[in-house]
Amino acid sequence: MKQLYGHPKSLRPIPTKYCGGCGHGVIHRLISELVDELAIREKTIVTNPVGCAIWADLYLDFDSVQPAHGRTPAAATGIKRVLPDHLVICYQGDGDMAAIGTAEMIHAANRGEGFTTIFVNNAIYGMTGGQMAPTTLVGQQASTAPQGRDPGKAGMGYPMRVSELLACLEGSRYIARGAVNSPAHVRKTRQYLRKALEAQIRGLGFTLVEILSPCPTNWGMDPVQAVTWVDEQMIPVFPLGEIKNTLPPGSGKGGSSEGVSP
Ligand SMILES: Cc1ncc(C[n+]2csc(CCOP(=O)(O)OP(=O)(O)O)c2C)c(N)n1
Repeated sequence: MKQLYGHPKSLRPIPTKYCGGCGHGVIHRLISELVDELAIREKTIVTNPVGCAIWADLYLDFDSVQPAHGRTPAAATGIKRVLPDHLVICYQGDGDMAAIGTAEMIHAANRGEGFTTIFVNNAIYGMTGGQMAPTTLVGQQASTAPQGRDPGKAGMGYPMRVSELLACLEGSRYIARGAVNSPAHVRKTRQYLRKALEAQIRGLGFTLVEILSPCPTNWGMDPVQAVTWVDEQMIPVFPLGEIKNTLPPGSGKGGSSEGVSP
């Protein structure tokens, strides 16, 4: 009989601390399913961000390290260089990556480091109470922009499209943007993640998947409003799809999209 649903071995069966409607839990599940499918759990290391996903090591049942805020690409660089046969996943929020850690990530991508980054873009600083991030949309309210982000106001600027920035660099091989606000988007995101992880296992270079992720608590919405907001407001600014793919033809067909756990 074909199993259609099960609990991934790599995901600990404990209650989540994440807020209702938060996308981090869905993303943890996708990572766990794929690590199980690729049968590489004993050789997987995650560098956790500072941000809400600082909790990731509670849930993901493989090795992890907790670098300082924004410094996960530096830690992932060192780990991947020393343990090239390991699957190294650099997990970052948008504050972690697109603000305090921008330099780390740009240089890691430019050097073509061989780890995979999962960049969780929820358009705000979640853990610290909803401050404006570089990815905050124009007009979006934040605790530090109560009237909404206004590029005309000194210091506020425009939403930063980090994936497109990194795609300009010759060192990056595969960059895609997915979302976890609907089953269809989750399935597509899973395919991008699988392609990136398989490319890493084959030693093909720097790979990154950005994931648009709801943050109802800091957006001041209920979970249903938040998933709709991703479709209506975020995706027009951060379009979904493969942004760069210079992997050899035929690499990473994306695998199963059914979420079947071994
Ligand atoms: C050096 C340093 N500066 C600032 C902070 C405070 N801080 C903790 S989490 C965070 C922002 C996290 O936002 P993001 O990366 O978007 O992740 P999210 O919580 O939204 O998932 C900040 C500024 C810190 N812990 N360390």
